[in-house]
Amino acid sequence: MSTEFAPATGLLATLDLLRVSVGGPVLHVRLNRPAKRNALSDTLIQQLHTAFIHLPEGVRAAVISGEGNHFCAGLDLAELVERDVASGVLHSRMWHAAFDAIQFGQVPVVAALHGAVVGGGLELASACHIRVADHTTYYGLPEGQRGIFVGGGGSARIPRLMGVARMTDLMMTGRVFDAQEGMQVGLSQYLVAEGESLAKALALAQRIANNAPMSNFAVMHALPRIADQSQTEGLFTEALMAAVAESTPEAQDRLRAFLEGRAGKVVKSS
Ligand code: 1HE
Repeated sequence: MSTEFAPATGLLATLDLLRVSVGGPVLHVRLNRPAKRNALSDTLIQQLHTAFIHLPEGVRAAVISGEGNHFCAGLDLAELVERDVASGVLHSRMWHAAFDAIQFGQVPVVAALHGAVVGGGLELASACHIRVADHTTYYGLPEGQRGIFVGGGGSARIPRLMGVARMTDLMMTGRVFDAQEGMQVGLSQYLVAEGESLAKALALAQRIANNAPMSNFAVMHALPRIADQSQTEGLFTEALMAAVAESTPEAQDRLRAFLEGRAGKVVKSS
């Protein structure tokens, strides 16, 4: 069963570097600068930020994909101007704000990857909650070769996926991981056939949208923070989050549905 997607209206329709559509509870945000391989200009970063802080009513999960042959070529190098230290910090903080609105926003976000996922493109992907790659996907951090450093949250997020040593290798040597390697090291959670990542990401987003919002909230907001805490603090945060989630009427309804045989069992996927 495939959901019909319709172009978003209102503010989201005015974002010219994105193509935003809505299908039931799922928002699809497509980076729409294929002539520049979806390079992240300041305007594109601001439009992403705007989209994720103005989700239409009823949206419960989102997908980010890229138009054309590549997910995203990273920072728009044509905009890399000489900045003084203060404006350099503020520029990086603008990226942080946009990607924080994705990672710690209102709804889970699935990235549908293909082709180049490089530099800031990998930083964007790593701000999403689930990454689905197809076999054309490859990952690189060419900042080392360009004489710069990551600035879109990559140093905080990417090592949490694949470790500091692997990120060091990509940045220092220019090594590129193919889709299979990316899957093995934890950059993607799913690897699908060429051209299938968007369909898979949309299907996962549909499933995620069926979860109780409080469960999704807990996974998005509590899980990564607990991972940053000491065990003592983490266990306390977990206990609080569990108590909040369990006390919602939706949790009570869902537990009752299972006990009365009205909810699905946990079975092996076919
Ligand atoms: C760009 C960019 C870009 C393409 N900024 N314009 N990112 C990089 O170092 C990656 C640079 N890009 C590439 O390595 C390649 O373009 C790709 C492998 C992604 C795609 O190759 P291809 O052969 O399909 O396309 P192309 O011919 O290289 O590029 C098509 C056009 O897009 C061309 O412009 P045109 O006007 O000549 O047609 C390219 O100049 C343009 N283009 N990528 C600007 N990135 C917060 S800090 C984050 C730091 C970083 O992200 S550093 C990594 C930057």
